[in-house]
Amino acid sequence: MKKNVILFSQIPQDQQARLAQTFNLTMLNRQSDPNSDAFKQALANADGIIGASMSMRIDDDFLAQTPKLRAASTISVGFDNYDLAALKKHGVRLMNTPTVLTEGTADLIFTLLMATARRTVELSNLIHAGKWTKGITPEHFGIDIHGKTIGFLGMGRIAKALVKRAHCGFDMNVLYYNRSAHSDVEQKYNAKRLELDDVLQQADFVVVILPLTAETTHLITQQKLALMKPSAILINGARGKVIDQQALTQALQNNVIRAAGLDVFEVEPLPMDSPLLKLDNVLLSPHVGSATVETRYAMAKCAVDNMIAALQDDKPTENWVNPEVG
Ligand code: 8YV
Repeated sequence: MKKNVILFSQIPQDQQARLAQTFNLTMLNRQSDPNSDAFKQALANADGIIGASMSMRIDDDFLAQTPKLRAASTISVGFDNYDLAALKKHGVRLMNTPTVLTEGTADLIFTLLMATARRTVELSNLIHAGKWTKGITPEHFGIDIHGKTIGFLGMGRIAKALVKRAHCGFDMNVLYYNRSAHSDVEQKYNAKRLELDDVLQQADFVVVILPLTAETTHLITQQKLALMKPSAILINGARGKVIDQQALTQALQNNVIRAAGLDVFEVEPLPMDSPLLKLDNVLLSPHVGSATVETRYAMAKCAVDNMIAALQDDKPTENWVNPEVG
């Protein structure tokens, strides 16, 4: 008997076809009315859900509507919108798509760092505005990247891919703050593990690249920002809520730090009344860390593999976030 699966994101046709061949597939998306009988019926009959929506909370309230649910496959590495305790209580397996997005996301985060340091977008906008009328003067100068000190908050797969780019490509001195030590990056790239405050005080570039958890929510506060060098640049490629965004906005307004490059925000999409939109010393990016044709295809394929393995073959892949569920 085919199992019932809900797909709540757009994925490449051939991957959707794989799901439709294996399961009774229902498509639900932002336009679907959550109060409609069809929506409620689909949830009530669902054995599996697959998709990527950071705004959808998969918690006790959601799982109360899905009594048959056994597997959730998120098309993302992050799963902060899933309540792991509730998944355990309801016996739902969760799979994610880590490895396939590592290099693509590292490319975007390093792009954000370089474009913020060299003010690439700002200067391109200056030309578009017809303001390139003479040689660029010091008020539009950027700062060097090569040979500087870069500090990572987090040392997971994406951070390690960034360490390689920074050390091998830009002769940067690497520092990191992480719960556990990583001898591989220390030996291979001479990375030094320090306390959070020491990384913030010594780094010219601080890169936030750790998961959002109860411990890391607002890890970066006004006090932490005040520890950074006035010449320093802050990059966030993880989750908006790791940084107190209001404190960051004030730090940028008051030049406590030089600039920031942000791919993630406390509320996404960024509301149009956000004071960040009025600042020149912040580069804004619409959560596109993994948004390349190749990477998003690989993420969708990985998520479909995960769902078939967990729900059809009853043999979850290595991307099983909560094996304690059994
Ligand atoms: C996702 C991401 O595309 O994987 C993650 O954790 O943040 C991105 O790669 C995004 O979560 C989809 O909404």
